[in-house]
Amino acid sequence: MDRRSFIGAGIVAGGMAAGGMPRVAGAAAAPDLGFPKDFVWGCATASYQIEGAVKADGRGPTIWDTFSHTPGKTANGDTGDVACDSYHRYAEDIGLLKNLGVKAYRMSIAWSRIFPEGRGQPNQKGIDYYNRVIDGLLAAGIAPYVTMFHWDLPQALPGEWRNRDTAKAFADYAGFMAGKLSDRVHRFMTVNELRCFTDLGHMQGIHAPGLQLPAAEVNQVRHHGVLAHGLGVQAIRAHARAGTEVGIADNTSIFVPAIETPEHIAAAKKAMRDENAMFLTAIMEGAYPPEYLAAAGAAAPKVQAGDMAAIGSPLDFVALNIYTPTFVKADPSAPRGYTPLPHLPQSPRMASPWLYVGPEAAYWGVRAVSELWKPKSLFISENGTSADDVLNAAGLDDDADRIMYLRNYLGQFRRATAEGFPLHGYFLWSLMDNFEWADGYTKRFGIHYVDFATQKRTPKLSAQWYKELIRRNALV
Ligand code: PNW
Repeated sequence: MDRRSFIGAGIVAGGMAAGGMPRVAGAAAAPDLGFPKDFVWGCATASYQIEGAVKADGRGPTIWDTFSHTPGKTANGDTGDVACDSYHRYAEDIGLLKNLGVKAYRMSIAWSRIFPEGRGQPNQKGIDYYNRVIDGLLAAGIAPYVTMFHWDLPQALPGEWRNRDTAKAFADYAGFMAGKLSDRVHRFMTVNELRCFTDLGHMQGIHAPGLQLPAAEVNQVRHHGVLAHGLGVQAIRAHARAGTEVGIADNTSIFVPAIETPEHIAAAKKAMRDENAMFLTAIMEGAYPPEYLAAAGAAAPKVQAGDMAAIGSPLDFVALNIYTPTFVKADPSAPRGYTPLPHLPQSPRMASPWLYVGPEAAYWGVRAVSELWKPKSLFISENGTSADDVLNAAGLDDDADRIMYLRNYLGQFRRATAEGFPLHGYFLWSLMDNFEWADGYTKRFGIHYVDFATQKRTPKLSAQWYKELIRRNALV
Protein backbone atom coordinates (compact mmCIF):
# COMPACT_ATOMS: atom_id res chain seq x y z
CA MET A 1 0.00 0.00 0.00
CA ASP A 2 1.28 3.43 -0.84
CA ARG A 3 0.17 5.62 2.00
CA ARG A 4 1.14 8.90 0.47
CA SER A 5 -0.88 8.44 -2.69
CA PHE A 6 -3.65 6.91 -0.58
CA ILE A 7 -4.03 10.07 1.44
CA GLY A 8 -3.29 12.36 -1.45
CA ALA A 9 -5.90 10.79 -3.66
CA GLY A 10 -8.54 11.07 -1.00
CA ILE A 11 -8.13 14.55 0.30
CA VAL A 12 -5.94 16.83 -1.71
CA ALA A 13 -6.78 18.05 -5.16
CA GLY A 14 -3.41 19.51 -6.02
CA GLY A 15 -1.02 17.14 -4.26
CA MET A 16 0.37 17.31 -0.77
CA ALA A 17 2.94 19.70 0.58
CA ALA A 18 6.26 18.25 1.69
CA GLY A 19 5.90 16.11 4.77
CA GLY A 20 2.15 16.40 4.71
CA MET A 21 2.28 19.76 6.49
CA PRO A 22 -0.30 22.37 5.63
CA ARG A 23 1.45 25.23 3.92
CA VAL A 24 1.26 28.71 5.35
CA ALA A 25 -1.87 30.68 4.62
CA GLY A 26 -1.73 32.42 1.27
CA ALA A 27 0.70 30.01 -0.35
CA ALA A 28 -0.31 28.95 -3.83
CA ALA A 29 -2.34 25.72 -4.08
CA ALA A 30 -2.12 25.17 -0.33
CA PRO A 31 -3.67 21.80 0.42
CA ASP A 32 -6.39 22.10 3.00
CA LEU A 33 -5.99 19.37 5.59
CA GLY A 34 -8.31 21.06 8.05
CA PHE A 35 -11.49 19.82 9.67
CA PRO A 36 -14.56 22.03 10.13
CA LYS A 37 -14.46 24.62 12.88
CA ASP A 38 -16.02 23.19 16.07
CA PHE A 39 -15.40 19.60 14.96
CA VAL A 40 -15.68 17.47 18.12
CA TRP A 41 -12.54 15.46 18.83
CA GLY A 42 -12.88 12.76 21.43
CA CYS A 43 -11.90 9.33 22.72
CA ALA A 44 -14.18 6.41 23.51
CA THR A 45 -14.32 3.64 26.12
CA ALA A 46 -16.95 1.31 27.56
CA SER A 47 -17.81 0.42 31.13
CA TYR A 48 -17.05 -3.31 31.25
CA GLN A 49 -13.86 -2.85 29.26
CA ILE A 50 -12.26 -0.31 31.63
CA GLU A 51 -13.95 -0.07 35.02
CA GLY A 52 -13.15 -3.31 36.83
CA ALA A 53 -14.50 -3.16 40.41
CA VAL A 54 -17.20 -5.62 39.44
CA LYS A 55 -18.33 -6.18 43.01
CA ALA A 56 -17.94 -2.59 44.24
CA ASP A 57 -20.74 -0.52 45.71
CA GLY A 58 -23.57 -2.89 44.88
CA ARG A 59 -22.93 -3.52 41.17
CA GLY A 60 -24.93 -6.55 40.01
CA PRO A 61 -23.43 -9.31 37.84
CA THR A 62 -23.72 -9.08 34.07
CA ILE A 63 -23.74 -11.60 31.24
CA TRP A 64 -20.12 -10.63 30.54
CA ASP A 65 -19.07 -11.51 34.11
CA THR A 66 -20.68 -14.90 33.64
CA PHE A 67 -19.28 -15.43 30.15
CA SER A 68 -15.72 -14.33 30.89
CA HIS A 69 -15.65 -16.57 33.99
CA THR A 70 -16.78 -19.57 31.93
CA PRO A 71 -13.67 -21.61 31.02
CA GLY A 72 -12.66 -21.42 27.38
CA LYS A 73 -14.68 -18.36 26.43
CA THR A 74 -12.01 -15.65 26.48
CA ALA A 75 -8.31 -15.58 25.64
CA ASN A 76 -6.31 -16.80 28.66
CA GLY A 77 -9.55 -16.86 30.63
CA ASP A 78 -9.26 -13.08 30.95
CA THR A 79 -12.12 -11.23 32.67
CA GLY A 80 -13.12 -7.64 33.28
CA ASP A 81 -12.82 -8.07 37.06
CA VAL A 82 -10.05 -5.47 37.24
CA ALA A 83 -9.58 -4.27 33.65
CA CYS A 84 -8.09 -0.74 33.80
CA ASP A 85 -9.51 -0.19 37.30
CA SER A 86 -10.98 3.04 35.99
CA TYR A 87 -13.67 2.77 38.66
CA HIS A 88 -10.98 3.92 41.07
CA ARG A 89 -8.61 5.67 38.65
CA TYR A 90 -11.13 7.76 36.73
CA ALA A 91 -9.50 11.02 37.84
CA GLU A 92 -6.19 9.95 36.33
CA ASP A 93 -8.01 8.90 33.15
CA ILE A 94 -9.70 12.28 32.90
CA GLY A 95 -6.20 13.72 33.18
CA LEU A 96 -5.13 11.68 30.12
CA LEU A 97 -8.07 13.10 28.18
CA LYS A 98 -7.28 16.63 29.29
CA ASN A 99 -3.68 16.27 28.21
CA LEU A 100 -4.79 15.19 24.73
CA GLY A 101 -6.93 18.30 24.43
CA VAL A 102 -10.10 16.40 23.49
CA LYS A 103 -13.37 18.25 23.74
CA ALA A 104 -15.45 15.14 24.36
CA TYR A 105 -15.37 11.67 25.90
CA ARG A 106 -17.65 8.82 24.91
CA MET A 107 -18.28 6.54 27.88
CA SER A 108 -20.91 3.99 28.76
CA ILE A 109 -22.90 3.36 31.89
CA ALA A 110 -22.95 -0.07 33.50
CA TRP A 111 -26.68 -0.74 33.76
CA SER A 112 -26.08 -3.16 36.66
CA ARG A 113 -24.39 -0.47 38.77
CA ILE A 114 -27.68 1.47 38.56
CA PHE A 115 -30.14 -1.43 38.69
CA PRO A 116 -28.19 -4.44 40.01
CA GLU A 117 -30.99 -6.77 38.89
CA GLY A 118 -31.77 -4.88 35.72
CA ARG A 119 -34.90 -3.29 37.15
CA GLY A 120 -36.38 -2.42 40.53
CA GLN A 121 -34.75 -0.16 43.08
CA PRO A 122 -31.91 2.08 41.86
CA ASN A 123 -28.52 1.83 43.56
CA GLN A 124 -27.46 5.32 44.64
CA LYS A 125 -23.78 4.37 44.90
CA GLY A 126 -23.74 3.50 41.20
CA ILE A 127 -25.36 6.80 40.30
CA ASP A 128 -22.82 8.59 42.50
CA TYR A 129 -19.94 7.03 40.57
CA TYR A 130 -21.16 8.37 37.24
CA ASN A 131 -21.87 11.75 38.83
CA ARG A 132 -18.23 11.88 39.95
CA VAL A 133 -16.96 10.96 36.48
CA ILE A 134 -19.23 13.41 34.69
CA ASP A 135 -18.50 16.25 37.08
CA GLY A 136 -14.78 15.54 36.71
CA LEU A 137 -15.04 15.64 32.93
CA LEU A 138 -16.94 18.92 32.97
CA ALA A 139 -14.42 20.45 35.36
CA ALA A 140 -11.73 19.50 32.81
CA GLY A 141 -13.71 21.14 29.99
CA ILE A 142 -14.67 17.80 28.40
CA ALA A 143 -18.22 17.04 27.26
CA PRO A 144 -19.47 13.55 28.19
CA TYR A 145 -21.26 11.60 25.44
CA VAL A 146 -23.02 8.74 27.19
CA THR A 147 -23.88 5.30 25.78
CA MET A 148 -26.59 3.60 27.84
CA PHE A 149 -25.76 0.02 26.85
CA HIS A 150 -22.40 -1.30 25.72
CA TRP A 151 -23.06 -5.04 26.16
CA ASP A 152 -22.87 -5.47 29.95
CA LEU A 153 -26.43 -6.70 30.38
CA PRO A 154 -27.58 -7.39 33.95
CA GLN A 155 -27.49 -11.17 34.40
CA ALA A 156 -30.66 -11.12 36.48
CA LEU A 157 -32.88 -10.30 33.49
CA PRO A 158 -34.45 -13.66 32.58
CA GLY A 159 -33.73 -14.85 29.03
CA GLU A 160 -31.46 -11.85 28.35
CA TRP A 161 -32.18 -10.42 24.88
CA ARG A 162 -34.30 -13.47 23.97
CA ASN A 163 -36.93 -11.96 26.22
CA ARG A 164 -38.91 -9.06 24.84
CA ASP A 165 -39.25 -7.65 28.37
CA THR A 166 -35.54 -6.82 28.31
CA ALA A 167 -36.24 -4.08 25.75
CA LYS A 168 -38.76 -2.55 28.14
CA ALA A 169 -36.38 -2.85 31.10
CA PHE A 170 -33.72 -1.11 29.03
CA ALA A 171 -36.04 1.78 28.26
CA ASP A 172 -36.94 2.18 31.93
CA TYR A 173 -33.26 2.25 32.90
CA ALA A 174 -32.28 4.61 30.05
CA GLY A 175 -35.09 7.02 30.89
CA PHE A 176 -34.13 6.95 34.55
CA MET A 177 -30.48 7.76 33.82
CA ALA A 178 -31.38 10.47 31.31
CA GLY A 179 -33.38 12.08 34.10
CA LYS A 180 -30.35 11.97 36.39
CA LEU A 181 -27.75 13.17 33.89
CA SER A 182 -29.32 15.43 31.27
CA ASP A 183 -28.62 18.53 33.33
CA ARG A 184 -24.96 17.89 32.38
CA VAL A 185 -24.98 15.43 29.48
CA HIS A 186 -26.38 16.72 26.19
CA ARG A 187 -25.91 13.73 23.90
CA PHE A 188 -26.95 10.18 24.64
CA MET A 189 -26.51 7.03 22.59
CA THR A 190 -28.95 4.22 23.29
CA VAL A 191 -27.07 1.03 22.43
CA ASN A 192 -23.67 0.16 21.00
CA GLU A 193 -23.34 -2.04 17.92
CA LEU A 194 -26.55 -3.93 17.41
CA ARG A 195 -24.95 -6.53 15.18
CA CYS A 196 -22.30 -7.40 17.74
CA PHE A 197 -24.42 -7.91 20.82
CA THR A 198 -27.12 -9.75 18.89
CA ASP A 199 -25.25 -11.88 16.36
CA LEU A 200 -21.90 -12.48 18.08
CA GLY A 201 -23.72 -13.44 21.27
CA HIS A 202 -26.64 -15.41 19.85
CA MET A 203 -25.65 -16.73 16.42
CA GLN A 204 -21.84 -17.20 16.46
CA GLY A 205 -21.81 -17.64 20.22
CA ILE A 206 -18.39 -16.02 20.61
CA HIS A 207 -19.66 -13.19 22.85
CA ALA A 208 -21.93 -13.32 25.89
CA PRO A 209 -24.26 -15.08 26.41
CA GLY A 210 -22.51 -17.55 24.10
CA LEU A 211 -25.56 -18.99 22.33
CA GLN A 212 -25.91 -20.45 18.86
CA LEU A 213 -29.59 -20.10 18.15
CA PRO A 214 -31.63 -20.98 15.06
CA ALA A 215 -32.39 -18.19 12.58
CA ALA A 216 -35.88 -17.40 13.89
CA GLU A 217 -34.57 -16.85 17.41
CA VAL A 218 -31.62 -14.80 16.18
CA ASN A 219 -34.02 -12.57 14.25
CA GLN A 220 -36.15 -12.21 17.37
CA VAL A 221 -33.10 -11.18 19.41
CA ARG A 222 -32.25 -8.63 16.71
CA HIS A 223 -35.80 -7.32 16.88
CA HIS A 224 -35.56 -6.94 20.64
CA GLY A 225 -32.30 -5.05 20.11
CA VAL A 226 -33.78 -2.47 17.76
CA LEU A 227 -36.92 -2.32 19.90
CA ALA A 228 -34.79 -1.55 22.97
CA HIS A 229 -33.15 1.25 21.02
CA GLY A 230 -36.51 2.70 19.92
CA LEU A 231 -38.17 2.46 23.33
CA GLY A 232 -34.95 3.88 24.78
CA VAL A 233 -35.12 6.92 22.50
CA GLN A 234 -38.68 7.57 23.64
CA ALA A 235 -37.84 7.11 27.32
CA ILE A 236 -34.76 9.34 27.15
CA ARG A 237 -36.81 12.07 25.45
CA ALA A 238 -39.54 11.71 28.08
CA HIS A 239 -37.14 12.15 31.00
CA ALA A 240 -34.35 14.39 29.67
CA ARG A 241 -34.24 18.15 29.58
CA ALA A 242 -35.41 19.87 26.41
CA GLY A 243 -32.60 20.12 23.89
CA THR A 244 -31.03 16.78 24.82
CA GLU A 245 -29.93 14.92 21.69
CA VAL A 246 -30.44 11.18 21.25
CA GLY A 247 -28.81 8.82 18.78
CA ILE A 248 -27.35 5.36 18.39
CA ALA A 249 -23.78 4.03 18.08
CA ASP A 250 -24.05 1.41 15.37
CA ASN A 251 -21.56 -0.71 13.50
CA THR A 252 -23.46 -0.59 10.26
CA SER A 253 -21.85 -2.89 7.69
CA ILE A 254 -20.11 -0.61 5.23
CA PHE A 255 -19.79 -1.25 1.52
CA VAL A 256 -17.15 0.46 -0.56
CA PRO A 257 -17.69 0.69 -4.33
CA ALA A 258 -14.87 -1.11 -6.11
CA ILE A 259 -14.80 1.67 -8.69
CA GLU A 260 -16.10 5.20 -8.23
CA THR A 261 -18.61 5.15 -11.06
CA PRO A 262 -22.35 5.72 -10.75
CA GLU A 263 -23.22 2.04 -11.18
CA HIS A 264 -20.81 0.79 -8.52
CA ILE A 265 -21.72 3.62 -6.16
CA ALA A 266 -25.39 2.74 -6.54
CA ALA A 267 -24.53 -0.92 -5.85
CA ALA A 268 -22.68 0.04 -2.67
CA LYS A 269 -25.60 2.11 -1.42
CA LYS A 270 -28.05 -0.68 -2.16
CA ALA A 271 -25.82 -3.13 -0.30
CA MET A 272 -25.65 -0.79 2.70
CA ARG A 273 -29.45 -0.62 2.85
CA ASP A 274 -30.09 -4.32 2.20
CA GLU A 275 -27.37 -5.81 4.40
CA ASN A 276 -28.33 -3.60 7.36
CA ALA A 277 -32.05 -4.20 6.84
CA MET A 278 -32.66 -5.57 10.34
CA PHE A 279 -30.65 -2.85 12.07
CA LEU A 280 -30.02 0.70 10.87
CA THR A 281 -32.37 0.46 7.88
CA ALA A 282 -35.25 -0.56 10.16
CA ILE A 283 -34.39 2.28 12.54
CA MET A 284 -34.07 4.98 9.88
CA GLU A 285 -37.13 3.85 7.90
CA GLY A 286 -39.36 2.59 10.71
CA ALA A 287 -39.98 -0.62 8.79
CA TYR A 288 -38.28 -3.83 7.82
CA PRO A 289 -37.78 -3.83 4.03
CA PRO A 290 -40.19 -6.33 2.41
CA GLU A 291 -37.25 -8.12 0.74
CA TYR A 292 -35.73 -8.80 4.16
CA LEU A 293 -38.97 -10.21 5.53
CA ALA A 294 -39.51 -12.30 2.40
CA ALA A 295 -35.99 -13.71 2.55
CA ALA A 296 -36.40 -14.53 6.25
CA GLY A 297 -39.69 -16.33 5.53
CA ALA A 298 -40.90 -18.28 8.54
CA ALA A 299 -37.88 -17.07 10.51
CA ALA A 300 -38.95 -13.40 10.25
CA PRO A 301 -39.21 -11.61 13.60
CA LYS A 302 -42.53 -11.43 15.40
CA VAL A 303 -43.48 -7.78 15.49
CA GLN A 304 -46.18 -6.36 17.74
CA ALA A 305 -48.37 -3.34 17.04
CA GLY A 306 -46.46 -0.15 17.70
CA ASP A 307 -43.01 -1.74 17.56
CA MET A 308 -42.00 -0.28 14.21
CA ALA A 309 -43.13 3.22 15.14
CA ALA A 310 -40.96 3.04 18.27
CA ILE A 311 -38.02 1.59 16.34
CA GLY A 312 -38.33 4.39 13.80
CA SER A 313 -38.35 7.19 16.40
CA PRO A 314 -36.61 10.16 14.77
CA LEU A 315 -33.01 10.61 15.90
CA ASP A 316 -31.02 13.76 16.50
CA PHE A 317 -27.89 12.09 15.19
CA VAL A 318 -26.51 8.80 13.94
CA ALA A 319 -23.13 7.67 15.23
CA LEU A 320 -21.12 5.02 13.42
CA ASN A 321 -18.38 2.71 14.63
CA ILE A 322 -16.19 2.33 11.57
CA TYR A 323 -13.43 -0.24 11.33
CA THR A 324 -13.45 -2.48 8.33
CA PRO A 325 -14.91 -2.31 4.79
CA THR A 326 -16.55 -4.73 2.44
CA PHE A 327 -15.73 -3.93 -1.16
CA VAL A 328 -18.61 -4.46 -3.56
CA LYS A 329 -19.23 -4.33 -7.29
CA ALA A 330 -22.31 -3.77 -9.39
CA ASP A 331 -23.41 -7.10 -10.84
CA PRO A 332 -26.50 -7.21 -13.03
CA SER A 333 -26.43 -11.03 -12.92
CA ALA A 334 -26.73 -11.13 -9.10
CA PRO A 335 -30.24 -11.30 -7.61
CA ARG A 336 -29.81 -7.98 -5.84
CA GLY A 337 -27.66 -6.32 -8.47
CA TYR A 338 -24.45 -6.37 -6.45
CA THR A 339 -21.76 -8.80 -5.33
CA PRO A 340 -19.69 -8.25 -2.18
CA LEU A 341 -16.03 -9.02 -2.83
CA PRO A 342 -14.35 -11.34 -0.33
CA HIS A 343 -11.19 -10.28 1.47
CA LEU A 344 -8.21 -12.24 0.23
CA PRO A 345 -5.66 -14.10 2.35
CA GLN A 346 -3.18 -11.30 1.70
CA SER A 347 -5.61 -8.40 2.20
CA PRO A 348 -3.98 -6.00 4.66
CA ARG A 349 -5.22 -6.24 8.21
CA MET A 350 -4.23 -5.10 11.65
CA ALA A 351 -3.59 -7.15 14.79
CA SER A 352 -7.20 -8.31 15.14
CA PRO A 353 -7.90 -10.88 12.41
CA TRP A 354 -11.23 -9.24 11.51
CA LEU A 355 -9.73 -5.78 11.18
CA TYR A 356 -9.07 -5.45 7.46
CA VAL A 357 -7.59 -2.11 6.49
CA GLY A 358 -9.89 -0.05 4.30
CA PRO A 359 -9.79 3.69 4.94
CA GLU A 360 -12.42 4.24 2.25
CA ALA A 361 -14.94 2.72 4.66
CA ALA A 362 -14.69 6.02 6.54
CA TYR A 363 -15.77 8.12 3.58
CA TRP A 364 -18.34 5.70 2.18
CA GLY A 365 -19.90 4.98 5.54
CA VAL A 366 -20.59 8.65 6.12
CA ARG A 367 -21.65 9.30 2.53
CA ALA A 368 -23.98 6.33 2.13
CA VAL A 369 -25.75 6.88 5.46
CA SER A 370 -26.09 10.59 4.63
CA GLU A 371 -27.52 9.98 1.18
CA LEU A 372 -29.75 7.06 2.10
CA TRP A 373 -31.38 8.52 5.20
CA LYS A 374 -30.43 12.19 5.50
CA PRO A 375 -29.69 12.17 9.25
CA LYS A 376 -29.53 15.63 10.81
CA SER A 377 -26.08 14.97 12.11
CA LEU A 378 -23.44 12.23 12.15
CA PHE A 379 -20.67 11.29 14.55
CA ILE A 380 -18.01 8.62 14.42
CA SER A 381 -18.52 6.93 17.77
CA GLU A 382 -15.54 4.60 17.27
CA ASN A 383 -12.58 4.19 14.96
CA GLY A 384 -9.20 2.81 15.84
CA THR A 385 -7.08 -0.28 15.71
CA SER A 386 -5.31 -3.01 17.58
CA ALA A 387 -1.58 -3.20 17.00
CA ASP A 388 1.20 -5.44 18.24
CA ASP A 389 2.06 -3.00 20.99
CA VAL A 390 5.25 -3.42 22.99
CA LEU A 391 7.17 -1.10 25.23
CA ASN A 392 10.73 -0.59 23.97
CA ALA A 393 13.85 -0.42 26.12
CA ALA A 394 13.08 3.22 26.87
CA GLY A 395 9.61 2.24 28.10
CA LEU A 396 7.88 3.79 25.09
CA ASP A 397 5.42 2.40 22.54
CA ASP A 398 6.23 3.85 19.13
CA ASP A 399 3.10 2.57 17.42
CA ALA A 400 3.71 3.86 13.91
CA ASP A 401 1.32 1.30 12.44
CA ARG A 402 -1.57 2.71 14.52
CA ILE A 403 -0.67 6.21 13.29
CA MET A 404 -0.64 4.89 9.72
CA TYR A 405 -4.09 3.38 10.20
CA LEU A 406 -5.61 6.44 11.88
CA ARG A 407 -4.08 8.93 9.45
CA ASN A 408 -5.51 7.06 6.47
CA TYR A 409 -8.99 6.75 7.97
CA LEU A 410 -9.02 10.36 9.09
CA GLY A 411 -8.03 11.44 5.58
CA GLN A 412 -11.19 9.76 4.36
CA PHE A 413 -13.33 11.30 7.10
CA ARG A 414 -11.89 14.65 6.05
CA ARG A 415 -12.92 13.97 2.49
CA ALA A 416 -16.48 13.51 3.79
CA THR A 417 -16.46 16.81 5.71
CA ALA A 418 -14.87 18.63 2.76
CA GLU A 419 -17.70 17.41 0.54
CA GLY A 420 -20.21 18.79 3.01
CA PHE A 421 -21.60 15.66 4.65
CA PRO A 422 -22.87 16.51 8.15
CA LEU A 423 -20.13 14.77 10.14
CA HIS A 424 -19.60 16.68 13.39
CA GLY A 425 -17.24 14.66 15.53
CA TYR A 426 -14.92 11.69 15.93
CA PHE A 427 -14.23 9.42 18.90
CA LEU A 428 -11.03 7.42 18.74
CA TRP A 429 -11.27 3.86 20.08
CA SER A 430 -9.74 3.79 22.51
CA LEU A 431 -8.38 6.13 25.15
CA MET A 432 -6.37 3.24 26.59
CA ASP A 433 -5.76 -0.48 26.20
CA ASN A 434 -8.61 -2.39 27.81
CA PHE A 435 -10.54 -5.67 28.04
CA GLU A 436 -11.08 -6.56 24.39
CA TRP A 437 -14.03 -8.93 24.95
CA ALA A 438 -13.30 -12.49 23.79
CA ASP A 439 -9.72 -11.46 23.01
CA GLY A 440 -9.21 -10.50 26.65
CA TYR A 441 -6.06 -8.43 27.11
CA THR A 442 -4.30 -9.93 24.07
CA LYS A 443 -5.45 -7.17 21.73
CA ARG A 444 -4.62 -3.56 22.55
CA PHE A 445 -6.64 -0.71 20.98
CA GLY A 446 -5.46 2.16 23.20
CA ILE A 447 -3.47 5.28 22.42
CA HIS A 448 -2.26 4.89 26.01
CA TYR A 449 -0.43 1.70 26.89
CA VAL A 450 -1.74 0.06 30.05
CA ASP A 451 0.51 -2.21 32.09
CA PHE A 452 -2.21 -4.40 33.57
CA ALA A 453 0.07 -5.59 36.39
CA THR A 454 0.75 -2.09 37.71
CA GLN A 455 -2.07 -0.11 36.04
CA LYS A 456 0.52 2.34 34.78
CA ARG A 457 -0.70 4.30 31.73
CA THR A 458 1.91 5.43 29.18
CA PRO A 459 1.03 7.62 26.19
CA LYS A 460 1.93 5.90 22.93
CA LEU A 461 3.36 7.82 19.98
CA SER A 462 -0.18 7.78 18.55
CA ALA A 463 -1.35 9.83 21.55
CA GLN A 464 1.19 12.52 20.68
CA TRP A 465 0.04 12.36 17.08
CA TYR A 466 -3.63 12.69 18.02
CA LYS A 467 -2.86 15.58 20.33
CA GLU A 468 -1.13 17.43 17.50
CA LEU A 469 -4.01 16.73 15.12
CA ILE A 470 -6.46 18.12 17.67
CA ARG A 471 -4.29 21.17 18.32
CA ARG A 472 -4.23 22.04 14.61
CA ASN A 473 -7.73 20.74 13.86
CA ALA A 474 -6.12 19.28 10.77
CA LEU A 475 -4.67 16.04 9.49
CA VAL A 476 -1.03 15.70 10.48
C1 PNW B 1 -16.26 -2.69 18.83
N1 PNW B 1 -15.98 -7.35 14.34
O1 PNW B 1 -16.36 -4.08 18.76
C2 PNW B 1 -16.80 -2.37 20.21
O2 PNW B 1 -17.77 -1.37 20.24
C3 PNW B 1 -15.73 -2.10 21.21
O3 PNW B 1 -16.24 -2.39 22.48
C4 PNW B 1 -14.50 -2.91 20.84
O4 PNW B 1 -13.53 -2.90 21.83
C5 PNW B 1 -13.98 -2.33 19.55
O5 PNW B 1 -14.97 -2.33 18.55
C6 PNW B 1 -12.76 -3.07 19.02
O6 PNW B 1 -13.10 -4.40 18.74
C7 PNW B 1 -16.23 -4.81 17.62
O7 PNW B 1 -15.75 -8.57 14.54
C8 PNW B 1 -15.97 -6.17 17.80
O8 PNW B 1 -16.13 -6.89 13.18
C9 PNW B 1 -15.90 -6.99 16.72
C10 PNW B 1 -16.07 -6.48 15.44
C11 PNW B 1 -16.32 -5.13 15.25
C12 PNW B 1 -16.40 -4.30 16.36
